[in-house]
Amino acid sequence: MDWEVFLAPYTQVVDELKVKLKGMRAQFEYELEHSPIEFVTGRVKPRTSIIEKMKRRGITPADVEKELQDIAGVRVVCQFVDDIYVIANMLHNRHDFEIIEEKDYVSDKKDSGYRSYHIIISYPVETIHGKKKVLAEIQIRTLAMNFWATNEHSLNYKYSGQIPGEVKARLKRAAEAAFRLDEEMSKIKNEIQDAKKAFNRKEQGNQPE
Ligand code: 0O2
Ligand code: 0O2
Repeated sequence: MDWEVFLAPYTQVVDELKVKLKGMRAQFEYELEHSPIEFVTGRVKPRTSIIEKMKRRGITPADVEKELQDIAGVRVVCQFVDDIYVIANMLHNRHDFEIIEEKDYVSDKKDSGYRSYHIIISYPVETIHGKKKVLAEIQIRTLAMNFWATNEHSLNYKYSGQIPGEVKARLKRAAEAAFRLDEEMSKIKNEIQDAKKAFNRKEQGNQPE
């Protein structure tokens, strides 16, 4: 397998998606609206991780393109839980790719405590050999969910996927704390929005007829 040739379209997809999602954020900023996007990152899965996942799942090179859905991955991180669904909705209304699958680990967390909204898309990318449809995974999560997932990912790496029970229990408690943090922040968000609405009503009331 020539990995550089195989991965080239995936690199193209990650780069294009990052430009598009960062563009959405910029547009919100120009229009002085709260941006549901805090920041965007992306990566092509390293070949060692692809090979390891293929072995673990018994995936052959012939099937890797359709079986491994996260070779191209972009991550959208937002401030509030509500923003996740705003972004998901916006992605539904786009015409430049097709949504293949959605996994709502926000309302239905994984056993580990992991929370995120995953959207698998089929993205048409232009290559020197013509159009090619490539699968990509868009992960949407809050800053708190991202903080938790980043730390859990590091521990998984440290313990080669075999995190000791006591550490796992701590991680679950940390996930609950992150969930509560998101809930508290959402309440503050509502308060800010209510205050804004009240202010706007007052302003309108003061307008000359
Ligand atoms: P700005 O103006 O800082 O918002 P790149 O190709 O460099 O644009 P890449 O390779 O994905 O993007 O880089 P990386 O390091 O993954 O980060 C992408 C963007 O996310 C960068 O912003 C980082 O500043 C931002 N970022 C990463 N981690 C965090 C974080 O924990 N908190 C916040 N607030 N931002 C983070 P840009 O693209 O430089 O734009
Ligand atoms: P990376 O590049 O290290 O992030 P599987 O990977 O078999 O568990 P599946 O069916 O491929 O799962 O898809 P799923 O469960 O939607 O998860 C895919 C990606 O979501 C993972 O990619 C992680 O990025 C993230 N993820 C899922 N569960 C967890 C979790 O418990 N903790 C953390 N930190 N991240 C999670 P990879 O393959 O791990 O790759």
